[in-house]
Amino acid sequence: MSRDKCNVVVLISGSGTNLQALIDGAAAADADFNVCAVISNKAEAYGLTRARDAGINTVAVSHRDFADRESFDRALIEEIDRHQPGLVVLAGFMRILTPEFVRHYSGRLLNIHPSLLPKYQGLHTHQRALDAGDREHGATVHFVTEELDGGPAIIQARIPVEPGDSADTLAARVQIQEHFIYPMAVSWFARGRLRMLDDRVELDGEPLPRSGYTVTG
Ligand code: NHR
Ligand code: GAR
Repeated sequence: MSRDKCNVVVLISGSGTNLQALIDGAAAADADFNVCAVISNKAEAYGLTRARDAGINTVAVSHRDFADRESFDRALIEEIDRHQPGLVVLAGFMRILTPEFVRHYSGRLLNIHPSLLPKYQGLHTHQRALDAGDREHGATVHFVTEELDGGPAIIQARIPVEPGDSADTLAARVQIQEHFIYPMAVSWFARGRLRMLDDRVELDGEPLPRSGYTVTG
């Protein structure tokens, strides 16, 4: 029954392919989570159309309508908490969140970042991996803390960088992995298998390595 499922609110800014992977995961017969609302800071984000097509509540809260980050984040909290979610998920959400926001959802706020954290925190990760001549790249699901892209890792997917890769070809292969590991992490959380300790994550009561659970693509 859906009332027994973990209610998840997803925050997006763009195309929402990770959102789609979560919607598809939630549609599986044995799913233990439910996407109850999708919030975007951009009204034109295609992910809002994906959510509407799936019959999910959507709302756009533009950061441009607020004087500062604090008031934007308070408006976000108000919209999110209407749904009393067990988990809040950032899926290509592009606004840095205030310490107040992060504390409000501490231990129940996840992000997916397109790099092998702690490498390449911030933006333009695929180009930075290419410029550095890295032989491996990937994506990391982590708990969000006040430190940007610095929270403890849950799952990391690693893929080889191929000769001739551009930032776009690399991003496309990383995203295939993202769509696999994000629903997996959300499902672990929904089943009560994940816990954020100070700077580490426990899965089934056992500490994970610093880089999280590793998947190779
Ligand atoms: N907030 C906190 N406090 N901690 C994290 O770990 C966060 C976060 C908010 C978003 C996602 C993150 C990523 O995975 C994320 C993690 C946006 C920026 C950024 O510089 C950086 C990292 C991430 C998301 N945003 C600009 C800003 O001024 C705006 C850029 C834009 O609009 O295109 O907020 O990479
Ligand atoms: C994803 O690759 C995600 O890892 C990345 O943006 C893409 C969003 O795609 N996130 C960030 O860069 C966060 N700063 P999507 O909208 O299709 O899920």
